[in-house]
Order: sequence, then C-alpha cells, then structure tokens
Amino acid sequence: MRIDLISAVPELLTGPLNHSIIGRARNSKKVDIVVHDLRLYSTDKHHKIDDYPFGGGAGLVMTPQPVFDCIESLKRERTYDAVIFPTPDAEVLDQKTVNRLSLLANIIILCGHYKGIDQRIRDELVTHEISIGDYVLSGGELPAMVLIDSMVRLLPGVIGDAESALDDSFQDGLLSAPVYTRPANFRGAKVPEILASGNHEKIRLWRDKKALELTRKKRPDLYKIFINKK
Ligand code: 6GU
Repeated sequence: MRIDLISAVPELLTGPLNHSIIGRARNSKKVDIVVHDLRLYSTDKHHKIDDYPFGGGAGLVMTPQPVFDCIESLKRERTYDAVIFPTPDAEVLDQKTVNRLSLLANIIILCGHYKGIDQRIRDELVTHEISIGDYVLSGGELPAMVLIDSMVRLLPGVIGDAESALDDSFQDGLLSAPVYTRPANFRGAKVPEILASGNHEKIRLWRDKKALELTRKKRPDLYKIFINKK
C-alpha cells in the first residue's frame, strides 16, 4: 500500500509516522507513506493556502489551487483508488470500513482545516470522506493518523503474530477479553486461574464469554447487533 498524505502542518505527522508499528512497517517496506507539504504547492508569493470565506463567517477556508496542483501532480505519477478527506461531517469510521480501505493499493489523504476546505475540492477531487467520531478536532492530521494506524496494522506481515490483528476488538463485532501478564499475584490481585491452566479450549471459551459480558455491559449497541446477527 502507498499512502500520500497532504498537509499544511506536516510537523504534526512526523512523530506518529516514524515510531512503533507504523515506523517499523515503513522501514520494512510493508507500506510506503509520503508526506507532502501543501504550502510548497501554493503559487502565492507568501505560500498562502487559505482565505476568507465568501459570504462571511469565522475562520479561514483552504483554497483550491494548492490542493488541485498537488493532487493533479500525484495523479500524473500513478492511479489512485481513493482520495480521502477526514472531516467531522461524514460517516463515522468503523472496523469494517478500515478493513475495506486497507485492501487498496494507492490512496491520498488530504488533511484540512476544521473550518473547511473549498467545496469544489470535495466535489471534484475527494472520493471518500470519513469522520473519527462525534467531536471536533482542529484539523485532519490526527484523524489521518488514526486512519493510517488502523489500516497499516492490517497489512500482511506488519503484525508479527498472524492472528493478532484478526483478534482485535471489533474484528468479530465484540470487545476483547481482558489480558494479564506476570506476576500471577500483584499486590493481592490475582490473575484468573483458568488463564494459567494450560487448557486452551477452556481458555478460548472463557475469553469468548468475557468478550460477550464486556460488550453487553460497555457497548450495548454493539451487543445488540452481534446477538441479532447470530
Ligand atoms: Cl475527520 N476531522 C476533524 N477536524 N474533526 C473531527 C474528525 C475529523 N472526526 C472527528 N472530529
């Protein structure tokens, strides 16, 4: 998978892109992530990328020229399966959508200001819009990182244990069972005995039961969907 990220604040992306799972996936060439500084595409002499909204109102709006030039120059190099715009006024991202997007070969993610980007960019260039939840963030950079992390962990070979991404919470529509490590007794709080029993079938059943219990308690909305699917 190749991801081209367009941002006016590329500094926001460098930490998350260069460490941990995403950093290692990049180093081992399991994903190719290229960051483009939107300001470098502005033909304005001050590298301006936003302007006052027509009709008035607060906040600046991202202007079409740098975005069109940047995306058009990328499209001359390769074809893209999606141009994704993170924005709070879109459908909320879920695991099913992440799974689907993670299968694409080349994608562009365009990070915008919260106050918006010129509608013509959305009409003519953007193919997918995603929100990461019903609250407002200042820009699309953090949501873009959320989307990238969620996709990259699913790419072949990125997570060591082949099962572990499929075992994630939400992959089966349920939250995951609690996990424990050593010591077996920490300040009097003990690890459930069954986990140390070595009986893998019983452990599997215990985890399934806990997953159901937890989901029913913490996410009754997901629990209802799960029960009705069975
Ligand atoms: Cl994708 N962008 C912004 N700016 N705020 C958000 C969001 C996206 N998703 C939730 N809040």
